[in-house]
Order: sequence, then C-alpha cells, then structure tokens
Amino acid sequence: MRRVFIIVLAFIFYTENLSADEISKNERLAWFNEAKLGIFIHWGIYSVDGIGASWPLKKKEISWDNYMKQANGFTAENYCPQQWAALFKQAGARYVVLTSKHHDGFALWDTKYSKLNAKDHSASGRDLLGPYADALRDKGLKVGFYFSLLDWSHKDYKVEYDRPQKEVDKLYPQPAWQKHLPPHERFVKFVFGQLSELSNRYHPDLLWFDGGWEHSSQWWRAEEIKDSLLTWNPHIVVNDRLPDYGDYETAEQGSPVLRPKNAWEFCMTINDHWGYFPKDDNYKPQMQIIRTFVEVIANGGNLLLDVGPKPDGSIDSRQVKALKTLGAWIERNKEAVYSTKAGLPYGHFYGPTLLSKDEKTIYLALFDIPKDYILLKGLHTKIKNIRVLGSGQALKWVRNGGAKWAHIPGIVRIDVPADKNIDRYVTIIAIELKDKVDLFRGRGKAIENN
Ligand code: FHN
Repeated sequence: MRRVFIIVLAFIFYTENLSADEISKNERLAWFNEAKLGIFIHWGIYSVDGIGASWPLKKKEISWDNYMKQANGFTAENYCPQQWAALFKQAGARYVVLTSKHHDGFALWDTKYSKLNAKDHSASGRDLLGPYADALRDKGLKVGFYFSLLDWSHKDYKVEYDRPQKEVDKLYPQPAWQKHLPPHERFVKFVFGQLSELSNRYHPDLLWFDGGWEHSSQWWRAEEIKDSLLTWNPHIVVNDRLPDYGDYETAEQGSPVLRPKNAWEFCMTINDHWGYFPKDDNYKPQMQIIRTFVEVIANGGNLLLDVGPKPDGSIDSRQVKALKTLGAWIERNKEAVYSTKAGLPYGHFYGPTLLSKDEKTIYLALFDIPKDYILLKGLHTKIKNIRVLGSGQALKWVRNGGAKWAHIPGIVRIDVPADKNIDRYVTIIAIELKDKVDLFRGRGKAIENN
C-alpha cells in the first residue's frame, strides 16, 4: 500500500511539474496523433511547364526569368477548394497541408512583403489561401500550410545562379529604414513578416516548415519563430523542419523501418514528383499506397500523401482515384484506423498490427492471402473472439505449444477468412481479448519445473 501511495505521489508531482511547454505540446498534438491521414498539396507556378517545384532553378536547368514566366499560365480558373475539401474528406484525411510558398518564393497569398504572389504576379490574380482555409474548415478538416524558410528569389538570400537584380528589387520592395541592415537581418524580418501574415490572417492549425537545412537554427532565429507562432496561435502544431523547434518528426519518401519514438509523419508522392508533372506516369500502385498507409499508422505515425494540382486548380484523375480508393478502404476498416494506436512490437505477428486505445483489441493487417492459418506469437492474454473487419466473419482459433506453468504462452493458430472476405487490398483481423494485452517477451530458457 505504501509503495502504491509513493508511486501515486510521484506521478502527481511529475504531471504537476511538466513544463508548461510539455503540457501544451501534448495538448497541441492531441488531434495530430489521432489524424492518421493528411493530404499534402504542392501547387505553384512550376505546374505550368510541369518541371518540378523550385529545384530546376537551383540546378540551373532553367533561368530565373523563364521559370517565373510560368506565372502567366497559373490561372487557377478551375480552382474549387470546396471540391478539394470534399475529396480529401472522402479520402479519410483529417488535415491538409498546402504549399503557401515553396523554395521559388512564389506565394499563394497576397503577401505585402513581396510582389511575387498569386494576386500581384500571376494570371490567377487573387489570394488562394483564404478560400482553401475556409473550405477545409467547412468540412471539419485541420488547416496546414507548408512554408519554405529559404527563398531562392529573395535578393537578400544568397543563391548560386543569376537573378535579374532590377526585376527582383521590384518584386521585393523594402522600407527605406531597412537599407542599412545586413542582408541576413532584412531576410529574417521578411520571413517573420510573412509568417505573421499567415498566422494572423488564416490561423492555421499546422505549419509545415521546409528548407531549414541550408542554415542553422540560430541563423533562422528558429526559437523566436516558434515563440511567435505560439503567441499568434497557441494551439498550432509545427513540424521538425523548423530546426530544433519542431513538435513532431517528418520522414520523407522512404517509410522508416524502425518505429520512431515520438509523434511523426511520413510524406510521400503518388508518382515521383511533388508538383503537377504530366510526363511522370510512374504512379505507385493502389496496393502500395494502402499498404504504406497501414505500415505508417501501425508504427504510430500519420501518412501525408501528396497531390500536385494543375495550373487551373484541377487535380489529375489518377490522383483523385487514388485518394477515393484509399478512402473507401479506410471506410471499410475505420475501426482499426482512427481509434487505435501503434501495435505490437515486431516478432509477434509477421505484418503490421494496431492496438485499441484500451489495449483489449489487437488488429492484424494481412498483406497477403493467408494459407493454412494465421500465426500470432507470445500472447498471454485470453482471447474473447476473432473477426474479419468489413465482413464481420467470426474466425476460430486454437493455441498450442508453450508451458503455462512456466508462464510461456504457445502460439495462436487462427483460421483463415473465407475467400469472399479477403479484402482487395489489406484484410484486417480484430482479436478481442478478455483483458489488456499481455505479451511474452522472453528469449526462452530451460523449464525447471515439468
Ligand atoms: O525540397 C523540398 C521538396 O521540393 C518537397 O517540397 C519536399 C516535401 O517534403 N520537401 C523538400 C525536400 O525534402
């Protein structure tokens, strides 16, 4: 009793003394950790020639002038954020992250800190972020903005390629009093100014920084940026690409093999390009998209799946189909998707698993059509029932092996589902337990009492 009392006291002391930041970070991440699926959107003038977002500048594959000429074809004439929001909701997403400004410096909102924006410098002639934020909120989706810290067009940001000084000066007007400041100071003020606009005009739920790799956390004034963001929107979530001051980890293009320890997200293109790239037909098969989603959520993360809209704002039919098919699979298996957390440690089941929040239900993800039986190892807890999600088919099971008297569980052999109940993509089996899951994690030893 005394021991329990001390443990309870210690826990109270711990939670009372979590720094304000830690408590607010846990609260701020609450919706993010439940979200499971986000949609990434790379939309910018690079969609006009379909040449890839910003990097052709860096790689000197195109002159700055010719790259920026694409703005004349960036019409957004079929841009319908309500349709986007409806599609992303149907896909099963809980949040969306749109490139407010990529490395090329072209802003999708009418920022007063540069003329290189959709309203002042493109055929669309308007702010594109406001309607996006409103449409998402109408559908109950969280609003995210991607923001590139680096800006390869800004005259105070060093790059290795030529930029026409006069043209750039016109695009980035600066107050006279800043003339005497060092370029770095002017640039940091510019970054703060744009972040203040995004924060105070649209009140995003998430800021997805990128491009931080070119300088240190100190150079970016990352701590001040984070403090300002939290002042402007106390509940905002920030990714780890604001160097040293992120709330969650970001993996990209290659799903991590080892389970990240903290909140995390995996971003992935549907073909090989972030933005609209019509020549790129290398679309990932639907099976890969769904299996990747399952692997990521089984490891406790979110999938941020990217689409690249066309210059007019419409989305390629192949990308629409991929989102709708993913959404249909999630709808069939939502019990295992939204109200769960990361599953069993590796070794108990040869595939991804998820756990219900109360740890009384294990979800097994079958990537292949099972033969003979489904194997689950190292489970002490008694099983109440087993069923196939979607069809609800009940499955029988037997245990054998092990040594109960030595607290060594045998294996569980689960019958395979009927062919008609095997999902086209991934089949989920729900194992309801009589108590919280209790796993055997031993390495084996002699059984001294037989
Ligand atoms: O350079 C960018 C790239 O264009 C794209 O935006 C990705 C998305 O995560 N982020 C950077 C590369 O890591």
